[in-house]
Amino acid sequence: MTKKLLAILVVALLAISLVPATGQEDKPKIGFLPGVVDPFYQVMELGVNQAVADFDLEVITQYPPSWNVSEQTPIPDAYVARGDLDYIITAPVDKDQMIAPLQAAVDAGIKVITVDTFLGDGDYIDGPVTFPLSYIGSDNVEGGRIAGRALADVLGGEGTVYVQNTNVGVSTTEQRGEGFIEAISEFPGMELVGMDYNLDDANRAAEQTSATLQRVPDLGGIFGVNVFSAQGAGNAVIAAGLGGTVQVVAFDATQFAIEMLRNGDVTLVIAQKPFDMGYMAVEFAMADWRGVTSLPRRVPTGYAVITAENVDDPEVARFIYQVP
Ligand code: T6T
Repeated sequence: MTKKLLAILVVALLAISLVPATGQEDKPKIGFLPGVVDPFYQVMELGVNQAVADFDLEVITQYPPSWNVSEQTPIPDAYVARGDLDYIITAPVDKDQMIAPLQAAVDAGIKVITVDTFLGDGDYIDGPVTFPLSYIGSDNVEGGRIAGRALADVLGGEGTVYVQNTNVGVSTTEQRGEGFIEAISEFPGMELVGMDYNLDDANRAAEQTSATLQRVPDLGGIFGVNVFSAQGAGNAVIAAGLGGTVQVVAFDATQFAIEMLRNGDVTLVIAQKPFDMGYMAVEFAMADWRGVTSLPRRVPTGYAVITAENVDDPEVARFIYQVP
């Protein structure tokens, strides 16, 4: 065989190998990077996995051991180093400090979608950070307002309230705190007596809440802004024998929060839709991969507000976080 013929043969074989076999499509590979192991992100992972199965994709999932920038940062670095990922779906644990590691992923050719939490100010069109394809998650200011109005309502517009928050710099919980303060400030008789930061630790949340119950003996209500904040606040109220006396609004519909609601220790549970966030983020990655160019840069996913009256309604109960 002449050299020329051999060269033609090699080029032809190479061309054939690049064409997908009939019925097979070149598929994106996804990295999922949640905030921490908790029932909220575990349900989100179920949504991710369902969409991945529906689209016949592959996903790599890694959780940071705790809610912490220094523990989340190495994961996008490792995702870049693998060299085989096309998209990262992530909940950045800090709106400013996670910009650089995720920008590095984008620079390496990986597209980023944020779920639950956002980067910068969350406005990916006109804000300071525009590289993520979209931000899919709750309207957290509104979530805080729902909590504030609920406590004002149950306290008849008059009383002292306290907020159990997680960390400064977390977009979601920060906004829930803001929405809460905005809502109660519409009631002249409502007074905020404090907001503590538990670093996403239920034990610390319980200790801080116990100290507040001692400091403010007539405390009317508490807003626990997420899973561990509400869990710690609820435990402290129960331990003080004040269940049903101090009103607790719990963000995130864990089994534990629902049990406290059923026992009368929690007034209201605000359920987010983490399954939807995870599922939709994979759908967005797939749509982008297939060439869709007009994906919305912000998708608010909504809430279900759960009370003792509606908790058994299947249309409401379906939003309780069910972790296998
Ligand atoms: O409330 C969720 C999530 O929305 C927030 O960003 C962090 O905390 C949770 O994961 C619940 O623990």
